[in-house]
Amino acid sequence: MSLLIIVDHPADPWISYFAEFAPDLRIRVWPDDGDPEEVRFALAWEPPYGTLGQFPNLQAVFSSAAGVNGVLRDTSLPPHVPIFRTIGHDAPSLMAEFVTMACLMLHRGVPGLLRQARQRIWESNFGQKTVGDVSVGVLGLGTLGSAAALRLRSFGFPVAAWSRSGRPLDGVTVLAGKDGLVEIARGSNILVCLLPLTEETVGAVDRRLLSLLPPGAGFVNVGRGEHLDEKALLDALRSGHLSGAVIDVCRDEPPSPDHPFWMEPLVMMTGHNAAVSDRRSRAMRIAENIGLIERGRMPEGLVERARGY
Ligand code: NDP
Ligand code: OXD
Repeated sequence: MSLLIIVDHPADPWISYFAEFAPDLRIRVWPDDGDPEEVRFALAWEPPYGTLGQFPNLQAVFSSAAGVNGVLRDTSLPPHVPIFRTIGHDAPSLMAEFVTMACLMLHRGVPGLLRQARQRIWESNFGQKTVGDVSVGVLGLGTLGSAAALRLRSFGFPVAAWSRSGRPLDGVTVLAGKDGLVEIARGSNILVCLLPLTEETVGAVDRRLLSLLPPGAGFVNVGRGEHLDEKALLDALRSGHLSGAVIDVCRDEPPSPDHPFWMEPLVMMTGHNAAVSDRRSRAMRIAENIGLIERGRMPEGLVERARGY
């Protein structure tokens, strides 16, 4: 029984963790020239198109990440093969901490303070607010979005969130639908995008949505680069409508050296580091899930392919 690893980074750490947690599993690394019929499981990040369709006995694909858009892009995978996303035990806390940090930095005007410091300006900013006066809107209220929303709440930020179902969450105003999105934007001093990338959510943070944010608002993108109209964000920052942005994800990763975000003083780039979940714990979870499948049981994290997450 083989697990094929299809990732764009060195596979060695994965190999040693699987040796620890699933010693009977034969590990192969793409591209390889082994027998395609032997491959029963795959661990994938962004498989090249056509890869997943080459293994007739594939029983399940595990996304190495929480987001599965990169795996779903390879539509050569037959529809009966389930895809499972992998959330390390530490991911909700890591994301909650990062989003809280980003919101605090925007709330306290850190991009502007850093710009001031580069100009060697030392002066007090009057009119400072406390978190209770700063509303945060979180787009996406799933495993990571809920953790972030609850942590922001416990810090004192009023929080509203947008999801597909509008499922309630204690202490958070939850809205759904197009009108809900507009209402969230109008009321958010800081908007956080923590959506999965799907056909419905691509481009969700467009020029119009950014224009609905109150003057001086901030924006945090920890979802996917394709959620954001990057040019519209730059225009909103340069016109003074927005006061700053934390950009953890980009359309092209890594962005090219001449991407305007790198040099934009009001943009803080964080290199897709919001929640880099411990790889050993992800490998342990995948090994457990393979065990469950072998015993005819269904692991958590099944992706609904039709809805894209
Ligand atoms: P989940 O799949 O648990 O939750 C997704 C949320 O988005 C749900 O609340 C869902 O609504 C909502 N949603 C989906 N489609 C729509 C829609 N059309 N309209 C409104 N709401 C919608 O995802 P996670 O919280 O675990 O993760 C979210 C994303 O974060 C990942 O897909 C990934 O892209 C990104 N990520 C980024 C990382 C980083 O380091 N920057 C690390 C890990 C993940 P409902 O509740 O009704 O289903
Ligand atoms: C992601 C992850 O989906 O890092 O971005 O897990």
